[in-house]
Amino acid sequence: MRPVPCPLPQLTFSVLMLVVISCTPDAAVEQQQGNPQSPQDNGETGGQDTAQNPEGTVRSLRIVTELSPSWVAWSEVEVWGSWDQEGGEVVNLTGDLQAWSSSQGSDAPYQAVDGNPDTSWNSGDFAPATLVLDLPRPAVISEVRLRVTQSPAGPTRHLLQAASSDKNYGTLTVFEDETFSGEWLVYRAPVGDIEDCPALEFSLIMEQTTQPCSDCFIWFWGMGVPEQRPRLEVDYTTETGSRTVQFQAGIPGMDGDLWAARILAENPWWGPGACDPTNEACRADFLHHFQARGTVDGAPLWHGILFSDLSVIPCDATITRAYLHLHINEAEGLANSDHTSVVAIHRGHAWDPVSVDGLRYGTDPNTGEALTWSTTGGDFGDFVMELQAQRDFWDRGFNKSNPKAWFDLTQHVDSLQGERQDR
Ligand SMILES: [Ca+2]
Repeated sequence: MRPVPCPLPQLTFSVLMLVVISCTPDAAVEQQQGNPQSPQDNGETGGQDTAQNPEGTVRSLRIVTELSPSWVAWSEVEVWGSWDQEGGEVVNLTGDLQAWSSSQGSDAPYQAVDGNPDTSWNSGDFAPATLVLDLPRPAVISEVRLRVTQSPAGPTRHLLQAASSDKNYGTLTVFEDETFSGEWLVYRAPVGDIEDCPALEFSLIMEQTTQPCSDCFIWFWGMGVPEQRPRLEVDYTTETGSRTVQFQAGIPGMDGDLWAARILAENPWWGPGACDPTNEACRADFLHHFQARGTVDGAPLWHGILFSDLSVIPCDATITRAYLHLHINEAEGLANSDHTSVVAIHRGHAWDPVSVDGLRYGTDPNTGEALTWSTTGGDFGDFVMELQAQRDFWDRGFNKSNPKAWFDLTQHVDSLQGERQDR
């Protein structure tokens, strides 16, 4: 298929940067040094149907993209594992990878493994396209993380495959979902009895329960700085020692995503799922806000939702600390005169950052009856904690001038882990 430029719908500058990464209209005329194709692998799609033996060693990984709404690209691929016969310590193998691809535009394959999320390999064409990652010696793979680069968001299908030096590929997993730029797709190799271990899902929903004025409300936003998005930090111990894991959406090096969104819990029920699929700026306006607001003086009713899959924490782990870091909106996240606002945080349910919207919480404006919920999301589960303007913010020195607030959720995450172990 002849490469064509991607469309550029109304986009903000930051979104435009992502488009530049994934769509390079002049790619076809760029020349790259070196052979873009592996001598052993000419980028053919397909491969063996047999799954990779998790005990086996790997010399090559292959990512075969069969479906994508834009040119195929990856901004980062991280590979974690242990070198064969070197003691079994899990290390980041990414820096030792040599990358090849079925095709390339102006952005060469090595840019998918250079540790820089701002650079990408771009195939310069639509699917199918293949990225091959060769290891210098055999390793046991424990985790592969793929950072999505595409515009627009939409349905994708990627096969993650592995082979020993015989290049006889087996498929480790298939990623098939609605995906969008900045999202991480994560494969974790099965270990021991992990299949018997349920997922550990962290999901919260927040509402404003006491609101002294229409502009008095507590809400959190990273101010457009990705590192200031909600972040959950968890310490745990197992028989082999203690470890800290962190969850934050779209940030390299994290152990998983922590998604935040605000949803308008009244007509017209806005949320990320209400956006046109090609309009990433629209979705970004809902994502990463953890915002609640009541309806005083006709103000819009917002609910904030958070979700993260914490299953990377081992089933036998004991949770020793869990801090939720939330950045107060520096313009209006807590009015200086507001010492009485209260937001209540409850358990929610897993939700999808692409499709979630407020309909989940709505009633028909004419009949008052509960609407059929249009997305998977969460209604209000058990009460978890209350955040009070005076006690939890002012008394601890957190306000718009000192916005890096954090809250202790150790008890809650410990409860989740306990329920997981009892199941
Ligand atoms: Ca890169």
